[in-house]
Amino acid sequence: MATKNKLVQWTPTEVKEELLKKYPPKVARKRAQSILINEALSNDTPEIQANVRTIPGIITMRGCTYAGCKGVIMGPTRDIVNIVHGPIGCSFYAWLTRRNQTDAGETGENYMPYTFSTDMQDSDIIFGGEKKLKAAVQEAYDLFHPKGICIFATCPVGLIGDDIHAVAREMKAKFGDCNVFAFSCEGYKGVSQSAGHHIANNQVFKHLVGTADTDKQGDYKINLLGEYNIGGDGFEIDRVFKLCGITNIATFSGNSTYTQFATAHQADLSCVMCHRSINYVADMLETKYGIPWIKVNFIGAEATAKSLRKIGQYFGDKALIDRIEAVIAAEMPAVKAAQADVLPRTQGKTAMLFVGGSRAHHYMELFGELGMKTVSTGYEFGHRDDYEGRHIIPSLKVDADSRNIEEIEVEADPERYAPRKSPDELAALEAGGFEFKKYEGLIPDMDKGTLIIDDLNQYEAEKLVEIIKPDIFCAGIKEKYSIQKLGIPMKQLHSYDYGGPYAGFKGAVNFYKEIDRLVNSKVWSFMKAPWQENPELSATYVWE
Ligand code: CFM
Repeated sequence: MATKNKLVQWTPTEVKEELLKKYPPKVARKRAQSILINEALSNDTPEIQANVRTIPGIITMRGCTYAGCKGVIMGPTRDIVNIVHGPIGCSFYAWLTRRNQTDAGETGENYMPYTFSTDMQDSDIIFGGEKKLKAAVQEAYDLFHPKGICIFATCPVGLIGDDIHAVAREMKAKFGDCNVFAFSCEGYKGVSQSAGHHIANNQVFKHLVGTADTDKQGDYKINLLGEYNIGGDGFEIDRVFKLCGITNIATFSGNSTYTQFATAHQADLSCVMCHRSINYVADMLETKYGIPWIKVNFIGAEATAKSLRKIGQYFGDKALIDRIEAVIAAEMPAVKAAQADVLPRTQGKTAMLFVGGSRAHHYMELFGELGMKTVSTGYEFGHRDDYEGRHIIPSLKVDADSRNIEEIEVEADPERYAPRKSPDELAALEAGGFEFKKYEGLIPDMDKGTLIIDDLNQYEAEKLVEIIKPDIFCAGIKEKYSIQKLGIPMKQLHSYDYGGPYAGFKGAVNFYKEIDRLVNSKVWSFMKAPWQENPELSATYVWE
């Protein structure tokens, strides 16, 4: 195929120049800092600009702060009523579009199919919407008697100054048996949805985590942080945990309940999946309750096995370690068989991944298992530590935007702080190569000369695809059809295109089959109608 040669013809520097060529000089200078040509430095990872405001006029792939708070973090919790204070569109377009699945459980208490909104009108903007909000909270309470009600601010609420926190406090005191709290997560509040994650997690930590001491039974108690049960990923991970005998106290926040958050302080280890959306909660759980944390990844069969072994090593119990090995041994044959089937067709193909704040990294594992090379990648809203590793956190610049997001001060809980491991035990684990609080980011896993691009936009995405012609492009719904119109198969890695799960062992098999189907479909060669390429008939008008 002629197009394949293009990868060889263009050097990474030329590709970068081409991406920037059409921009006005100021824009080009700024964007240049977010486009990194990866190079192997001897003792450092190269630096990339990230978590800065998108330049006005550029069609970004990012979402807003409200989306990160209401949709991403709080959306997957089924038994909290989430009321959006704002115009109806903010609610409607956040209504179950993320495919975070839930199991309504024995009680069936599940408010996710509903959308709750104050439906602000002109008069509310002019005269204030607090009364209307109070009435909405009261109505939800009377109808459902939920354990918790959360209130989300949309842009106009910040502009007119409704005090949603005062409303929450008043209603909470009035009800007595319902925890009401609010989020100042106006869409404009931060650079991206990442700010919304932080606002949501801070409030959950302040108002909910550790509020119930009902004893959680089970061995090897963990929390799974940053897993949102998209397409049933969390179901598959929980299936594997169960087989291993690991007790998952709380998932933040896929398939979660109010009580899971309330009892999360009883876990003995926090396992962080999506570093971007929640790493600070892992730190706060450690400071307040003494729970250590590790980074895990359940995307990819090998990564899943590795993460399970890490959990086994932490607890250090032979019975658990043996059981984990038995589970891996039982699950792997089906994975290997599926892999052997697709490999001859997928080996050597190329992928581009531009997703959120963690999947662009995690999914490299799965593509690696398919023998496919990730030629370009980047996050929509990752921070520098998600690219370069956590060691750079102390050197991160504090700017007006990051200052805008509250950093909460956490201290050891006077009664419930209990270090889960003694300093000697921790030292012994670390001496054996065990790593706590460690995340090296995406860059070290990318080959030299590959392009790593933060906050890729529509224009650059199309350019990149035209030049490099990958065998598959992975991003979200906004990119889906513009990329497919270029004749490249596009896989949504946010919503999974209605597929999934892709996590764990069963998920890996699903993914192998799906990618095989996509990269080997002939349909993409028919982007031009046959008669456009090889006209069989030609004719002239009689008068010619
Ligand atoms: Fe974490 Fe996510 Fe992601 Fe994210 Fe998201 Fe998502 Fe994502 Mo879409 S929490 S950063 S804000 S892994 S919704 S489940 S797929 S952009 S890469």
